[in-house]
Amino acid sequence: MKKVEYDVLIIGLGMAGASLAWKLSNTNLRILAIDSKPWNRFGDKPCGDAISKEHFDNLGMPYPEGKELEEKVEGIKLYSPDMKTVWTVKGEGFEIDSPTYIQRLANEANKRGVEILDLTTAMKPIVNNGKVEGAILFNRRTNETIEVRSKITVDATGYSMSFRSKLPFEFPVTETLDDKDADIAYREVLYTKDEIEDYKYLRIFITQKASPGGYWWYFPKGPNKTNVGLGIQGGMGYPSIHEFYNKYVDYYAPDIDKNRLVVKGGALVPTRRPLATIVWDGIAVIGDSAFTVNPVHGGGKGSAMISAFCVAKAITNAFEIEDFSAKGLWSANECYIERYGAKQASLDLFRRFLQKLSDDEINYGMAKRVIREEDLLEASANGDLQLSVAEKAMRVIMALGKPSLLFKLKTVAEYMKRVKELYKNFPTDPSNLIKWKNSVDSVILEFNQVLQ
Ligand code: FDA
Ligand code: PGT
Repeated sequence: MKKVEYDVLIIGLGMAGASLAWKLSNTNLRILAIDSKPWNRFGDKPCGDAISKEHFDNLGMPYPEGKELEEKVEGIKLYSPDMKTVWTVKGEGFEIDSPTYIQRLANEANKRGVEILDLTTAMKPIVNNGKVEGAILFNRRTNETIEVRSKITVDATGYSMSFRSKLPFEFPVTETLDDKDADIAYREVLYTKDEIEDYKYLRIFITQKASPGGYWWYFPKGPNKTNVGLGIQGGMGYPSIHEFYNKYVDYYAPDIDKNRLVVKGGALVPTRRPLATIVWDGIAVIGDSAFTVNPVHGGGKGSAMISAFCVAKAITNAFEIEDFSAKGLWSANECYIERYGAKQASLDLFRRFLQKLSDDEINYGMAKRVIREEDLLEASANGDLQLSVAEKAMRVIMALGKPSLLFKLKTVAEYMKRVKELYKNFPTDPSNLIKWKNSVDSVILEFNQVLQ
């Protein structure tokens, strides 16, 4: 068997792995990055392709340009189930061509010295004395099995979690995904028959009837092309996603030309708080595999980049102090929690509440502004659900028709605050992780019971 040694092995070149390779390519570390797909299909996975511009600014990532940028987004329109209320949330973003953008990151990293193998799969981890020490790979291009020894191995394998799931269960990074903590999502990209009205705005349609526990979206990729799809909650015994798609596509996307289909496909979207720890001895986990997706809107590309940013910094530091253990990499957790993880945890609770609402309640809540655009935006930006005293009193009067909804919302806001507090007290040392994780899990459990 061929044997090689690297400082860092990155498994998976989706948005998470490619961003990490790109970030680390300006260090002098010896890096190998691999993906099971051929080069020209890196980044080719079912996605709505929408990302907020802020992520690129905050993380120093290059803006998509040329073919990579399909449309500049100016905001999102959020439709109530009965379509009577439309909230417009302004904010700059991009509709990207994911494969082209991700391949550009991989190419630039490669030019700066990161070695890349395509058609290469990590078959199993190498574990020694409780530490990850690399992986056994199989390269389909050369039909070779390769033993890679690496100081740090990064799982960026997406929702398949195909590397970390093969580690011994004593590794905290083996945490599994409950079916109900994921949405099954499907999308098609098609040309439209006519020019799309307001094509710089993404459309999100909230409807428990046509997408239980998720939503329908219509994301224009320019004046004549759109990405249309839906998510439904997993583990609920609902009919298949295709049944929902076929039944409602004409309603939510009446202008598509079904004869001009560009691409179609579905995948799983984790909708929960991140892994309790994204690092352990010799290993880091980023992107979907680390559950870094936003639980309420299902967007995971920006937060995959955040996790890559945090892990890149932690890896650089680990090589400076020559400590590749959980302790040496721990700053990755602190960085990720501060930038996105704590917000995700509180939105995990908000998501559980939203998924239990009926269409009637959502219609009512949006029309009467039990929650307002500002509240939703604030919740989405920081994970805080603010209900100020005077407004609360007013809304009690307004909500007399359905006081239970307002009462529930107050309880939800309290629990969201509680879980955020817990994340502020994330342990400074790996030895206290399990105790902390148990306290988070028990808040979630208690909240589930309150919601019943
Ligand atoms: P990703 O899955 O992209 O990459 C993992 C890579 O690892 C793959 O290339 C795979 O081949 C490789 N791999 C896996 N196992 C391997 C192994 N053992 N060896 C070698 N390679 C291996 N997000 C968003 O921000 N905006 C949006 O509009 C949407 N819309 C959307 C719609 C739909 C239908 C879905 C299903 C999802 C979204 N998302 C989204 C979520 C978003 O697509 C997702 O969060 C990111 O693409 C995740 O990127 P990763 O790099 O983590 O995984
Ligand atoms: C309710 C459960 C939902 C589960 C979701 C699963 C669906 C899977 C489908 C996957 C499609 C992915 C679509 C991705 C859209 C990306 C949207 C986006 O970019 O959002 C921006 C940016 O957010 P960010 O967190 O990435 O970045 C923050 C910041 O810029 C970085 O510093 C923000 O836009 C929004 O927040 C809009 C909010 C969308 C909310 C969606 C639905 C919620 C339903 C609300 C109902 C309210 C009714 C209440 C009544 C009481």
